[in-house]
Order: sequence, then structure tokens, then C-alpha cells
Amino acid sequence: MNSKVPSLCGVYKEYFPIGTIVNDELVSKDSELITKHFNSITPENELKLNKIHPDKDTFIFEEADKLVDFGRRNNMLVRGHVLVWHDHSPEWFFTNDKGEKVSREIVLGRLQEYINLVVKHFGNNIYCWDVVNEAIADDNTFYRPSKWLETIGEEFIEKAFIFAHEANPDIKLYYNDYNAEMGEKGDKVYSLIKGLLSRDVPVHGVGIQGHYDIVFHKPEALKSMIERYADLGIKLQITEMDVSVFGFDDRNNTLQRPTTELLERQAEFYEKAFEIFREYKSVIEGVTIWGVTDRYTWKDDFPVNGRKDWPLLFDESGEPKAAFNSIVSF
Ligand code: 9MR
Repeated sequence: MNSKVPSLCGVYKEYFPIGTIVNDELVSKDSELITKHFNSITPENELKLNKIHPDKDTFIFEEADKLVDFGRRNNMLVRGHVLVWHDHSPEWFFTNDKGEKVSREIVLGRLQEYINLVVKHFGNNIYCWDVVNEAIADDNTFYRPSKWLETIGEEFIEKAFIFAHEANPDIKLYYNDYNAEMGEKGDKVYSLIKGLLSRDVPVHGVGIQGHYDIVFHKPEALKSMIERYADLGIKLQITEMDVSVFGFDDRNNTLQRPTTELLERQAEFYEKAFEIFREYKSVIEGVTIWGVTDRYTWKDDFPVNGRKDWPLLFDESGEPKAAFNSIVSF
């Protein structure tokens, strides 16, 4: 590893923690990069409901425990992702042994039990949780359709926060979503949070996922979003940042290597966004990048399987990219 490369989280020591995702493979292949540059981690998938509680009688904590322990041993903060999500919510949660739908009360009871068990299991080793993820719709309806909404109604959101707070009042509780800073979806997320706060629901922060691309997104949009939430007195984290070199619906691209021009545009995006994050350090409690090197990113399978993308700060061999340099020199 190049010792001349500054530590990213070292550079940001006076600003906010800098995070990345971890999973088994990343920890075994990239632990040097992770421990040098990041002081916060988010298990990528291991804390999701279907991973921890895939069926009624099975609980699997081992995978998540290993990752949380990796964070603890390296003095890192650990973010918990995620307690309630429309995705990865196993069918058994909503049905009985015969496969018939169960009542609202039963689902609420199961949710409370689940949140209580998981939040207590990790205790203060997880300092903040994404309690509810992506509950707001992308279209012109308000809530995203989900089993949670269908069985419990919109109250599932506040109930989840209340259950998590009851399980451990010490930890920070976040609502997490993508495009939460933009357009009509941003307005809906804002009004959801405002409503929760007005009813004294224990929500402490908004996670702006930050899945950007150099075609559609503009870093400047972040400014007004940050100010808006700051006025509510709530904290923010950028929880899943990456910057695709393609437009989000660009399915057909067959580029073998990213061009210098694309990498420079990407670097400019990161530079401007981080300039804004630094300016608002009093509101921003952390910035997490959704990946370590371009060798592994969920964007390789989105929007279509196998289309390579290069959205992160380090290239496939672990060398810092222009994007990295643009956020450590200011
Ligand atoms: O990066 C995650 C990928 O490995 C999983 O297959 C996928 C489904 O569980 O989730 C990805 O992470 C998502 C995160 O949990 C929530 N926001 C969107 C992220 C990218 O899809």
C-alpha cells in the first residue's frame, strides 16, 4: 500500500466519520484499505431481516457478529442497516403455518419482538440504525407499497422507531432513503420526517443514501436539502454514496474501461459534494461510501446484470482514483 496516500478518515477527522460497507469478502481482501481510510462501517447485507431471521424458527447472527466485531477491534463506528425494508422481508413474517395472512396485531407483535431482539443483541456496538428504509414511493403516491404498509398501515414507520427506541434509548435512529433530497420525493420524505417529529416519534436523523450518477444528479441540489432538514433540527448522514459514470437507466453500455473524461467528471462530482458536506459539518454526522474499490459494487448488477461500473474512490487494484484525490485536497 502506498504510504504517501493520506488516510481519508484522517483528513476528515475534524469533520465527520467516513464509512464504507463490509462483507466477508471485503474484510478478507481489502482490510488494509478499509482500516486505513475508514472509521465507520456498515454491514452491506448481513443485518437485513431475511439474513437474520429467514424463517420463523431460525436466527442467524454469526455473519453480522463477525463484521461488527471487525469494527470494534479496529475502533470503528458501526452503522446498523436495516430493520424494516419492503425488500427482503420474508413471507413467513406475514403468514401463518398454513400460508394464510395473519392479522395486523400479529405482524406488529412479530415486528416488536424482532426489533427488540436484534437491537438488544448488538447493544451499543451498533451506534445507529437505519430503522426504516425506502418507505416513500417514487411515483405520485405517498408511501411505497409493501407488506408492512398492507398489513400494519402507515403506522408501521412510527411503530418501528418506537420499538427500536424502547429496545435501546442510547442509539441514534435514522430514516433512510434514496433521492430523499430531490424533487417531489424529497418533499414527501421531508413531510414524513416533519410529521414524525411533530408526534414526538424518536427519529434522530435522515439517511440520504446518495446513489448518484454524473448524468442526472447535481451536487448543488444537496445544499438546499441540507438546509431544509437542518431547520427541522434533525441530523443527516450520507449513508450509501457512490457516483456512477453512467446515467441511472443506461443499460446498454459496454465500456471495458472508464475513460479519463468520465473519471474526471466523477471526480468533480465527489469534489463538489464533499465541499458541501464540509460546509455543513454541524448537521452531517457521517458520510458512508457504498463500497471500497471498483472491483466490487452493486452497480455492476444494476440496472442490468453484468454491466460494469466504476462508482467508487479506489480503482479495481486498490489505487486511489481522481475521485479520491479530489476529496482529500482542499
Ligand atoms: O449492495 C446491496 C446488494 O449487495 C444487495 O444485493 C441489495 C439487496 O439486498 O442491497 C444492496 O444495498 C442496497 C441497500 O441495502 C439499500 N439501498 C440501496 C442499496 C443498493 O441496492
